[in-house]
Amino acid sequence: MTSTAATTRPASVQPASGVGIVCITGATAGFGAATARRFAADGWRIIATGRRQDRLDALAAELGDGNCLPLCFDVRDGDAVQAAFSQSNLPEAWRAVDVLVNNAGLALGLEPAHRCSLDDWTTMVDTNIKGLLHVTRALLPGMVERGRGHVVNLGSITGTYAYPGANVYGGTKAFVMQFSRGLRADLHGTGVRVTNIEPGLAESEFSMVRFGGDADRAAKLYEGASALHPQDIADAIAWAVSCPAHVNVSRIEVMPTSQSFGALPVHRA
Ligand code: NDP
Ligand code: 8X3
Repeated sequence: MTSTAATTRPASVQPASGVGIVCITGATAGFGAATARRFAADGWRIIATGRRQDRLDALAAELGDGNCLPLCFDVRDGDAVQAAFSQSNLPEAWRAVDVLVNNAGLALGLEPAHRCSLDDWTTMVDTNIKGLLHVTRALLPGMVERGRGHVVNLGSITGTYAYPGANVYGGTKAFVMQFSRGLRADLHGTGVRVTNIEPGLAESEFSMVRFGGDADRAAKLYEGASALHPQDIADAIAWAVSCPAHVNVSRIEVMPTSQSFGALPVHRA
């Protein structure tokens, strides 16, 4: 006789928070825009952020009045982030953010470390690390106060695996992975969940940005690669958030089937 007791959830299991308010940084393109659309389709209300006001306005118009609050700021500017999320700036109906998707980020260049631009390195650190910290620090206290919430960080496979030219970009994503673990430790017992999403090659504006607007070079990278689509990442985020409240998905590493690990090269004299 087969027992179902061990394979079914007890009736006391709490569902995830259900639909509520999700704040997505970098919602003007790629993963962020796809995540905004996915969550909106699931009934969530969206706080969409980014630097391009025209794209935020277009997204808000698409998602419908009352479903999307566009906030235009640069995550690198700590004061702007604080101001955007201050109680006096946020309309009352938008103050209790349930889920933060820390997605805004970028890679710049693929040069080896001894030839890289120091300015590019600084921009990546300021955006991927400090920007993520600014937004997290602004929204986390409210989640802890309410005894529920979810921080979803966009890491990368480059936080785990090194490849030539990923130097500082990979370093920032390693920070994001370890910071996600640290958050989990600090938030012990608060009911606030933390997930680090670690995608591999995905087709978005990412490579256009990385290659300084060189569309041909960006297109070549994706040619024949069957790379991930932003929708794939949006679906992974939506799944992690929709798990019952007692389930914390700590990390999701997702690569296109076409991508795998490289050899560890040995240079011979
Ligand atoms: P896109 O370039 O398509 O989108 C990046 C988003 O980040 C844009 O909405 C952009 O908005 C926003 N952004 C960048 N800098 C800032 C800033 N200083 N202030 C506010 N917003 C900013 O890239 P993806 O969607 O592909 O990438 C999203 C995240 O996923 C990044 O953190 C990236 O590192 C990570 N990732 C991407 C992978 C890929 O292969 N595509 C793989 C693994 C991780 P705006 O320009 O309007 O400010
Ligand atoms: C970017 C992932 O594989 O393009 O975070 O370097 S990859």
